[in-house]
Order: sequence, then C-alpha cells, then structure tokens
Amino acid sequence: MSHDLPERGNPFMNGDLGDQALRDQTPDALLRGAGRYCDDIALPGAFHVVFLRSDEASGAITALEASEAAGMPGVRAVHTGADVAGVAALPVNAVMPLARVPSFAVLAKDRVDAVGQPVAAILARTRAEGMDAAEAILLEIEADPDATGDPAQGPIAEQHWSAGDAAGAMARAAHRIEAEVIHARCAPLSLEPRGIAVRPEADGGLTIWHSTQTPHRTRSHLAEMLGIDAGLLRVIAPDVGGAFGMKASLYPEEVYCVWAAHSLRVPVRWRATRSEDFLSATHGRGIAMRGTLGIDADGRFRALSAEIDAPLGHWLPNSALIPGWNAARILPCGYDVPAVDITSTATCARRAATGIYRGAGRPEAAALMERLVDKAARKLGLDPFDIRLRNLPDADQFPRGTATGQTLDSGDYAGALRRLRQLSGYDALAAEVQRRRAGGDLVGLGVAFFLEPSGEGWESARVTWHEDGRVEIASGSSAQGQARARSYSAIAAEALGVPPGDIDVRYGDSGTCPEGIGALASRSTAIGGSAVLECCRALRAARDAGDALPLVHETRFETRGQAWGYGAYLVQLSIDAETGAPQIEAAFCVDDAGRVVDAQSASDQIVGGFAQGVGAALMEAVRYDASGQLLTASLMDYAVPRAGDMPPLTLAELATPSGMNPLGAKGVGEAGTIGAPAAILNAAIDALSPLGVQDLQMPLTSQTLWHAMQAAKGDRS
Ligand code: SMO
Repeated sequence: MSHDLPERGNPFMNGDLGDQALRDQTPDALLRGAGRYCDDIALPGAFHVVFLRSDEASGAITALEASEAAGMPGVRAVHTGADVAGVAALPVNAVMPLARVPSFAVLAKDRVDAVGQPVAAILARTRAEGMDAAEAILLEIEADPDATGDPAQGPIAEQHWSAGDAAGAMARAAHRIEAEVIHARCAPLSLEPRGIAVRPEADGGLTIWHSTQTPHRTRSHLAEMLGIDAGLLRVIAPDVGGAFGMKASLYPEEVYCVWAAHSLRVPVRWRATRSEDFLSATHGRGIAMRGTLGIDADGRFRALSAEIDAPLGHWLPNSALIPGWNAARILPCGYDVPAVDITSTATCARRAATGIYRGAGRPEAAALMERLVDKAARKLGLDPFDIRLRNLPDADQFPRGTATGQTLDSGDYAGALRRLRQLSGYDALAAEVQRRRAGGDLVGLGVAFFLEPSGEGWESARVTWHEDGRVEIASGSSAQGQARARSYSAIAAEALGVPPGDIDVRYGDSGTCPEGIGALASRSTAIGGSAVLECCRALRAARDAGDALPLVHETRFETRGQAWGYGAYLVQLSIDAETGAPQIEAAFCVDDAGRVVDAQSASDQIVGGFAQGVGAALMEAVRYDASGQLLTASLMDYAVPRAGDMPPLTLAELATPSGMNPLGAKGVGEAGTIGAPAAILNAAIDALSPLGVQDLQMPLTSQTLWHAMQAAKGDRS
C-alpha cells in the first residue's frame, strides 16, 4: 500500500518540508493534484497508528488483553484507556449552558459508549502491521440490553428564547400553522479524511501537522489537555482537503497521536480511512424541529413557537452545541415576528458525535421557517412571494433587533425576493407549472428566504512590506481550498496600491503566523479579510507619512458584530410519477454577501454549497440500526450528489455593505447549503400538492416520494 511508504512521490515533500504556510493564490494546484496534505508530509521513522474500535454501542469492557499484539512484528507500543486516563477533557464551547461537564475519553476505559469508539491504539512501523496487531488484541464487551439509551441520562443543555406574549398572540391569531422538519444525520464527507502527523523536536516540543480548520485552537486545546506549554507546540495546517465544520475540533484519535508522540518522543502519524470517518468523525444535522406560526387573516406573522431537539453523540466536540443554538436564535429568519417562544434541547446518544456541518443550524432554521411560511401561504391562498414580502422588513429598517435577541446589521430582504421573482421569471414559470400539471406532470416550485450570520470575535494579520516592494501577509485565519490567498491579495493590493502578483500569503502555521481563530462560520473574508485590510491601511499611512521600507505591522481586528448574509432561492422540481425519482430542473439563487472581494470564489462557494444542500435534501442520511450499528459506513451505502445531480443554477447578487467591518463584507460560504434544502423541500411538496401531500421529510429519495404518492392516492380512493 503506497501510504505505508515513508517516502512519498509528492515533489514538494521529498525530503524538503518547504514552507507549507505559503499558499498559491488560486486553488489550481489542488485541482492538479499538487496539494500537500497531511498524509503527504514526509516523516521518516514515523509510527502509524491503528485503532481497535468498539463493535458495540453500549457495554462494559470485560476483557482487554494486548500483550500478544505488543510483541508482534513492527509494533512499538499498544495503549489502552488506562494509559491515557490523565488527559484532560476537550474544552466545549458552551453557547448554551451545560447542565453537566461531558466526559471525554481518548480511549474507552472500562466501558464503551458507541460503535466505533477507539478502545486501543497500536503504534506500528506500517499500517499493515498495526492492523495485524489490532486483530491480535483480545477485546470482550458485555453488551447492555438497551444499546441505544442516552448515556448522559437527560438533556445536557437546554435554552429558552422568549419575547412578547407568545401564548396570548398565538391564541388571538386567526390561524395557527404547524410544521415539523426532521433532518437526517449527514456525513460532512471531506474528500481528504481526518489526519495528523506529529514530530518531536530536540527542544522537547512537537511539530504537529493537522488537517484542521482551526490550527491555533488545536494548539491551545492540546496544551490544555496534555499539560504542555503551548510555546512548545507548533501546529501547521497543510493543504486541507475539505472540512465543512467536521475539522474544527480535535478528535480523541488525534489527541492520542499527540499524546503518544510526546510520551514516547517518536514521530507518529494517523490518517483515517473513509469508513473510520463515517464511524467516528462528527456528523451534522440530525436536528428535529416542530414549530407553530400564528398568523393574521391578512397573512401577517404574530407569534412563533418552536421546539428544537438537537442530538449529540457520545462525546462533545468543541462546537457540539452550536447547531442547536443557531437553529433557535436564527429561527425567525429575518421575518418580523413580535412574539416568540423557542426551546432548544441537546441530548447525548450512543452514536458518533455530532458537530457543526456547513450551515450548522442555519439550514435547520430556514427549513422549518420556510415550511411554516409556505403552509401559511397555502392556507390563505397567497402567492409565495406575497406572503414573504408582507413579513420581511424594508431596506431602511436596519439595523434591527430580532425577537431572539440578534441584531441584523443591514440588508434588502424584500429586494432580494423581488430580484428572485424577476430573475426566475416566476409568473411565467408558475403558468408553465399549471400547464404541465394539466398534462399529468408532477412539478412544483419552491421558494426559500434564509439568513447566514457570519462569525463573531476577532482575527489577525501581520503584513510585511519588503524593500523590493513585495508584500507578505501572514494571517491568523486559515483555509481549506477557498482561494483565500487570492482574496487576501486582492484586499492588500487595493489598500497598498501594489499588484496582487507581488503579494505572498501565508496562513495555517502557528510558527509563522499570528494567532487566529480559523476558517469556519463564514468568517474568513468578513473578519480575517478585515484584519488584512486594517493592517494594510496602517502600513499605507506609515508609507504616506514618509516611512522607508521595509515596514511591518500586525493587527488584531475585532468585528463590531455579526454580519448577516442572506439569500432568496427558487427551485423548480419534478417527480417521476412512476418511480418517484426527483429531478431539480432549475434553480435560481439571489445572494447578498455584502461587499464581495472575489466574485469567482463567492459564486464558487454558492455552487458548492448548493451541491451539499442538494445532498441533504435528496439523498444523504447516516443510518443506524436499533442496536446502534452504523449501516452507512462506506460510500456504497451513503449516497452523495454527483455532477449529474446538479441542476443548472442561475445566480444573481445584491451587495448591501455590512457596517460591522471595514470591508463591508458578509459571509457566503454556507449560503447554498442553507437555502437549497428549504427551497427543494418546498418545491417537492408543491409538486405533490395536487395529490394532497402536505408534508415530506428529507432526504427526498425516490422511495420517500413514491411512498408519499401511494399514501396520498390511498387516502383519496
Ligand atoms: S459548519 Mo462551519 O465550518 O462553521
């Protein structure tokens, strides 16, 4: 197996670690196969880590005997839970108040809490030798009769959002519209699985190559968990082959690798297999939401209540609570709703951990709200644009607070819907749908409006203006293939008045870049880019004041508040009356990302995000059986969209600057993933509405749609 060879064919990496933080301005190198990923790092003498994992979802470890494995060829060490019991718990971002401190096991000790949980780790010369040794470990688990209970016994976090007299307003409303949306668990499925490579250094420190969105967080959390001075750790995120939120937290497997390299002072590496990622990387979605919208006779929204059940797994990654929190605080989704009563509850289960996944609660909020709005429109016989325009604020009503305590910075929400109506030629499309329905076609249109708050807090930049005129940006932000170097170069080029080609960009290396948060939550242009801009402005001012080159300046930029991107999408979808096969015939996307720095990467984000939204809407679902066994552990069983599943997309943009940052930028990295499922769901229900179908749950597979059609026909006959 080629991955067992210590010397890799990658020309960048043969014996020369190079400067991995220096990045190409375009992603072309990644597309040509010239990327330098974690598994490409030459680490002579490194031991490969292989994990023995639990095959039970719940039970006591009654026997664990590793002495034979430890003596096998190529094996350096075998570790079990007792060896790593001193490692402290992973910090969890408590955006919702935590009822209990969740447990965190690097390797299972005494009992197992999910299928796939690492129980023992083998360090071996080759991966194959490690796998042989894993087979020689005796592991016995006495499975509990109920394999799927709640390991934490009760919700681990719960939060309420209330404003106004929601109960009274609901009681007085002319109509109460109810909807339920249940999201399947999804696998974020980055093309590059998780990976880490660790090299002990002579000074007692460690260099850690980690496939991560958040290299600085990796460093600070490892220091905290392992009790190592952070100054001794250098974390490098080399090229990262996709992440989508799944690589924003440390995993038990990765913590083990660093612990082992540190304890034994040997180089260590691990790269997950595809099945290991299905088993033990974080899943996204899985949230179930029920809501009631109280409306006036003229279609105005008066009150909104909702219950959000956010499922967690058997351990909590750093951002585990974000989706359930986002789904609640974003839920009114830009619409004017004076009174709300929303509860979000997060509960553990004997499953793989859940975490943030592109959108992270935003798609869930949009799907429920847009179902409620569509149902309200149907109840009153209003057109889907009319009811939305009646309830969205005008452009001159910003900034504005929401009933869930958020501040919407700027926007022209109604303008986006009007633009969508015009862009899609909605009136002609609707007439065409009626004509085709008369001929027996199952075809529908779905509209969705959505919000995409981009992150909070700060990012940093250090910019050096060299004597030869070249400029070097070192960003504390990070990237996983988003052409970040190109957009940061564009920002600096304009601020400094130098050609973009004279600018080098580095990020993702705690050794050569200033501290930062990372590439997540649609924050990198709005916040990281603003740090670059402010830093360059300071340099430009110094230069204008007569300072000679070289000049260097470092800036930490703190956003004034969240920048709220938003969009309005329309999907036309048909369903094969015989097979239930859905086909998205066309899709129209109007997005407002504030001031756009790099139009190409903005539209690429929308297209890629839309593809992931198509996956969630039509086919993706992680499935477990009743005993907690994962049924979808490979791409043979877990469907993802391919190029042929993508509809023709027509994109248009509004550009309402945000006042939250000097660029005026808003995030757009998650937009497609947020808007697509809501619009697709509404379109599918519209397509089947002539049969009397009023509700469907995603993923909208042929099977789901076929059963819905049969049930509707049965009801009518
Ligand atoms: S789900 Mo994203 O990487 O914040």
